[in-house]
Amino acid sequence: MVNYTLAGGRLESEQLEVLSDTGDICVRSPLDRETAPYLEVPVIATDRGGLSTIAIVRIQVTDVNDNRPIFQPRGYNVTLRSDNAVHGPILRLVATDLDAGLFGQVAYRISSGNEAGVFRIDRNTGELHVARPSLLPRSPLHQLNVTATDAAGLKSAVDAEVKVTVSSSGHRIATCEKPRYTVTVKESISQNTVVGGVKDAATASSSTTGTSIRRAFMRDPLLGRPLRLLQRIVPPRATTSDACQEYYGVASQ
Ligand SMILES: [Ca+2]
Ligand SMILES: [Ca+2]
Repeated sequence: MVNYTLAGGRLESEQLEVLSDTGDICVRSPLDRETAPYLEVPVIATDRGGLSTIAIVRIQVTDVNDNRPIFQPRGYNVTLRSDNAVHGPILRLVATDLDAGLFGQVAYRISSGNEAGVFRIDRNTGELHVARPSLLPRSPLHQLNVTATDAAGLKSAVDAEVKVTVSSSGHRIATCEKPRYTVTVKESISQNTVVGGVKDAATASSSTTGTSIRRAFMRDPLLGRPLRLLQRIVPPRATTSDACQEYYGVASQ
């Protein structure tokens, strides 16, 4: 008669159990590949005389499509001039899906608000383009919903909302110097630390002190106030000044 016992850590003990008389290993609680892609547990076999041996059992958890794409951020705002030609993407939507492979591969689609075909979205990159610029001035505000779908057909539970405001000529629009900024910060960074800079293009071109993000400024392009990190999170890829503001609060000065 041999007795089997599990000698794993807390996670393994919570998720697995070994039947003491047979050595069969059973699952006790739901597994999640996205949290723990594998479990490795030592199993001790002890005979009646007290002699024992140990074997390591590795449980590899394979993926199922149990995550929907999630937009982050969910809301996007951009302002375009009615009298200016639009070249390239006007913003980039970002949705992430925690699953692996095709289960985590996201495609983008405009689900509503684009009846006249004014806009088009790159299904792979999420970049939004103006497809018919001549129709842009027909409305001062275009509101679109965008859906993200993984390659197995699971859709985002909540659409992204895009507001495109069309401004008349003569009204200066704040525009980020670059459409996209990447800021790397340590997770241990304290609150209210300046972590990077976003700059209005007009301000940048007239500046004599340089415009690099290395200046460690984070300026609100509309108000010119520095932005500081108010939450201990690393923002995902920000695409517009509005997106930036979802993750950076405007610090009062
Ligand atoms: Ca998925
Ligand atoms: Ca999964």
